[in-house]
Formats: sequence, C-alpha cells, structure tokens
Amino acid sequence: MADLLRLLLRVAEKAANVARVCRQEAPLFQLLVQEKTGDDKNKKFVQDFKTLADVVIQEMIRHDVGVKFPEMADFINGEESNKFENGLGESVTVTVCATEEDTAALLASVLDGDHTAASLLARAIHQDPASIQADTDGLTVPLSPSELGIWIDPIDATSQYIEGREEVLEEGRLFPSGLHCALVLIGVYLRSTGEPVMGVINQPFNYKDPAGGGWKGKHFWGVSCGSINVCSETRPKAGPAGGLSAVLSSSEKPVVKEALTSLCGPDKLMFASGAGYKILCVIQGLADVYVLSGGSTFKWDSCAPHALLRALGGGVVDLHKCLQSSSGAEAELTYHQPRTECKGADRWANHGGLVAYRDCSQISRIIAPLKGKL
Ligand code: 2IP
Ligand code: CA
Repeated sequence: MADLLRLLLRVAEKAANVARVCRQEAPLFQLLVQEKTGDDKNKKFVQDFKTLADVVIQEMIRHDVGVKFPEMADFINGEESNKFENGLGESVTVTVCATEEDTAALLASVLDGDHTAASLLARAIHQDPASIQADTDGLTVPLSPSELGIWIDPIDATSQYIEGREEVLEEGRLFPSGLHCALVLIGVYLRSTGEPVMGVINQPFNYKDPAGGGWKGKHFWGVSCGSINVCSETRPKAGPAGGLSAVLSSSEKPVVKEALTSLCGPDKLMFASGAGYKILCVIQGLADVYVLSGGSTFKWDSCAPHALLRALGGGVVDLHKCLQSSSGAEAELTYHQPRTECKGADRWANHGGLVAYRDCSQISRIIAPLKGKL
C-alpha cells in the first residue's frame, strides 16, 4: 500500500492548493473573510463558504481515493457532510464531477450563481499538483485496501485559516496561532482494530517565499504497521534530563494549566491553536506532550498525526482512561468504533481527552499531578 501513501500525499497537496487559492484569489478570499455584518442571509452565506471550502477539499480526497481504491470508497469519512445548503436554502450535494466545467457548474449553484468563484475553485480541484518529493522508494506496506478506512480533516484550525495572521518565529519554536496552525489531515486506520497505520499531514502555509512567490507548504507522513515504522520526521533528540515540555489549548481548564505549570515550569508550558498542529508539535519535538482534558477533538483531528507518532515510537492515549488506570495500558485511541449512545459528530469525539507523546514514560509523569483534579 505504498501506492496509497503516494496518492494521499498528492491529494493532500491538491487540498493545500485549494486552501491557498481560497486565500489568494480575491473573489474567493472576499467570500472567506467577509465581515459578519449585514443581513441574516449574508451571515449565513459567510459561514457557508467556509464550510464549502472544507466540503470541496473533503470530496476531492474522497473522489481521488475512491477512483484508485474502490474497496475504500465506503470507508472514507470526514468532518463535513456533503449535503450542502446554499444562501437561498436550497439543498445541493457537493461532489467532484468528471470534468472541471461540470464541477464549476455544480459549485455555482451552491455559490448563488457566482461563476467567477465557482470556476476558480473548480480549477484548483481539477489541477494536478506539482510533483511531490517524498522518500517512499522501497517502502512496502503489507496491507490491502479492503482492510482500511480513512479519516479526513480538510482544514484543521479553520478559525486560524480564516483569520489568516502571518506570524514569524525563530526556528525551533512553535506557532501559538496563525496560518501555520492550519493543516490538512488524512489518517488511515485498520477497520478490524481501529489502529492508525498511515498518516499524511500537509501544512499549506509553512513559509512565505521572500521573492514574492506566495505561501509554500510542507508535508509530513508516517506508516506504522507491524514491524514497519517509517516517518518523514526523525525522532528528535531527548531534551535535558528531567525537563518536560507540554503544549495545551489556550482554552484548557485552569486546573490543568496550574498542575502542568508546576510540573513543567512556566517556560516549558506552551499554548497553540489546532488539535492537529499541537500533535505535530509533539512529532517535531517542539513539545514533549500535548494534553487535552476535554472531549473537544474528533477522530478526524487525531488519526493522521497519531499514525506519525506511532511510527516514531509514541502514541495518543485517552487521558481519562489513564487517570483511572495510571499505567496507560489499553488507553490508546482507536478509530473504528463510534460511541453509539451519542448523536452527530459526538459519536466520533475523543471524549476522554487525550495525551499525545513520543515517549511512553512521560505519560505517568503527566498523569500524577492531574490525579483527583479532573
Ligand atoms: C478544531 C480546531 C481548534 C481546536 C479543536 C479542533 O478543528 O483545530 O483549533 O481547538 O480541538 O477540533 P484548540 O485550538 O483550542 O485546540 P476545526 O478547526 O477543524 O473545527
Ligand atoms: Ca478539526
């Protein structure tokens, strides 16, 4: 299934192009960032365009993977539903059509006849990406498409993507917010056990070409399957003995912030936007762990980066299960079973919170100061 990895790298790059085009092309950008003022229809429409960009990316990935691997077509899941309502309250199912013209016509019906915006989007969807440089030669992945399912988050950290702040930081530091936190996430899991086995992350806004060529992206990938553990990132060197750094959501509970400030010290407790970006920070060694106490992330947020962490010898566990068992055994997140007692997106929430780590000895250090506090 190295073919699947190469395909996912390509579709993630196409997705990143769509994300960039929506910010670069004035007719799309205006729809994306319109002030939420004006009448009710306008408010709804602004919300809808953000969702449309997400849906378009998700359906493009579904289309491309389904064409090449039809056995997977019914097991490609994402954050968004492709049943879409336009500004006039009409229901349209957004799909990628056989030709750019047909896709443009369908999108125009969602965009209330805005043919300029629809054509720009359709062009980005149907355009082949530049060739991808990824060292996947010789990689064999002993899995078959009929064993696999996919989770897609078309754009994680959407609010940062819309806001579009361009932050500049020194090398080796994480970005607390801004465009860098927006990621395309595609995770592959085993249908039988729910283990994440392959992940592709594309960061559409990785650096801005100083010569005026606009934003350039970066991709990250990993495969973790039996004895095969391969990742585009190398395992970062261990930090100074004793020091532990953590990244949290800025909206994390005060009790967690306090407990981890005592554990890590104020300099090593960091905050960043985007669930996917925070796990990427752990993958890159910018933080040792990401701790989240609430159930505010979903399978599509964690599946892809979880696969990369596994390939590096780490993982993502359910925080509340760890608090109950302290060993962390049996607590690793899985991706195949919904919580049947819940409705809608909550069926796929990582409801017990999470700890993402590279080194499992760090789990018990994180759990100890949180015991009895959550
Ligand atoms: C969100 C987004 C948020 C994040 C939340 C995700 O996904 O990444 O930034 O909250 O967990 O589910 P926080 O930044 O506080 O961690 P989306 O943008 O796709 O809704
Ligand atoms: Ca998300």
